[in-house]
Amino acid sequence: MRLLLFLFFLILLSWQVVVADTVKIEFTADDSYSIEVADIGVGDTIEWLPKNEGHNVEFLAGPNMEALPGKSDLNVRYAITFDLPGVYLYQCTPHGNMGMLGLIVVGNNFDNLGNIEEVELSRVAKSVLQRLIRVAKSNK
Ligand SMILES: [Cu+2]
Repeated sequence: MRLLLFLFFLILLSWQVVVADTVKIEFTADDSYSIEVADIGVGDTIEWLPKNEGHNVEFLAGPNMEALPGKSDLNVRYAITFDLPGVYLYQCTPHGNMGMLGLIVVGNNFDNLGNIEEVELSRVAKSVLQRLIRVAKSNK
């Protein structure tokens, strides 16, 4: 019985390793992210690829405001694994005011959406954010 239980957990563990996904998002030539709204599972990874120069990733809000993922340097590959469910908002530091934003929804959890909507943004970025939120909700 113990052995069976052990085998069961082993299978469960390896299954989780297999299903953890990596989503690739590129910096594009028109100052945007190739995927603006990413719906991922808990434990999935997002990898940003510097396919176009002059961009980065800077987190503005997330489910744990005390421990947001760090800001990346310009023109580098960047990867983060998301273990905490919720909505994350990030921008490109040089182009955030122009609306170069991205939204990540981890585990289909919208509990902190209120915090996301309260982030101070330029007028253009604010309207981009509203559009991204609409897209995220329609993916629910
Ligand atoms: Cu940029």
